[in-house]
Amino acid sequence: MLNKEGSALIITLLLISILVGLVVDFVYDVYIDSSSLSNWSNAQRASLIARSGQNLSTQYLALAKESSYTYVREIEMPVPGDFGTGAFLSIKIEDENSKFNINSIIYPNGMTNEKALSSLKKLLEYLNINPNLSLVIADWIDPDKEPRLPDSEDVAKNTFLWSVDELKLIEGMMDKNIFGKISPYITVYGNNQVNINTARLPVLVCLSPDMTEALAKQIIDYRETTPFEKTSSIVNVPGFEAIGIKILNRITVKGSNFRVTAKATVNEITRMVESVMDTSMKIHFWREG
Ligand SMILES: [Ca+2]
Repeated sequence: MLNKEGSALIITLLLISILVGLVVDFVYDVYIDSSSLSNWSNAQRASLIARSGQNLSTQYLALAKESSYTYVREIEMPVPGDFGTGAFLSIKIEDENSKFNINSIIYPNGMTNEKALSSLKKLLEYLNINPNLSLVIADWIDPDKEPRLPDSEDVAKNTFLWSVDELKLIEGMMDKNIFGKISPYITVYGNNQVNINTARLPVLVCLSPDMTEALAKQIIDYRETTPFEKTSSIVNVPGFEAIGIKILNRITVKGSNFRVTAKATVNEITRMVESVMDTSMKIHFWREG
């Protein structure tokens, strides 16, 4: 009997201690769950707000479509508006036509666009990057498997790039410093025409073999007071009477592809939606994170 009672007591104590343990675990789980639930809900709200930021940006793109020329290379702004407590939205819009389209070095039929390839070579040279990389990139994109340099076809993709980031797969471009030097000036989107209202110096320099840094600076000086309203106005820039006509088919005065980055923060949880859209609102790239 005593033994039985003794055992019963031990079992009861054991049960109590197990139950207490369970309750503590349970309370802890509930605490963890509700805080991750609140993070989850903040993240969901931030995602939705960032997506609506993309939506809002299409108004800017519609405006760009209607304009005969655009001269904003990059604009970043907080969006005024009430998105709820602790919620903020900011938008960055970037003219992809201010950059050199790296896919343009290969024609859609697989042939090499020698003019564009020499532009890429010139861009690399100007940025103090090994210009031979232009040949490796050409092999990476072109459909054939004939190497322009030893090993340059070994792991090639043999088709067009979907994103500038893919260049990091190419040996010689993997180096973060090299990629970081060239990435602000290149794109894989657009109509292969550079917007002379928004392109920066390295992109202007690589437009033609005849373009010097001094000439490219003339474009920048000129547009500071007079944005280009049409491409033919390039001949009004001092020094461009002849070369201006030669580059007419490589230039534009308005952006038609834009990178839109919408960043929303809700109670310190941030979500970002990045896209590349053209002015007919076709989406060429979309990334959420
Ligand atoms: Ca190839």
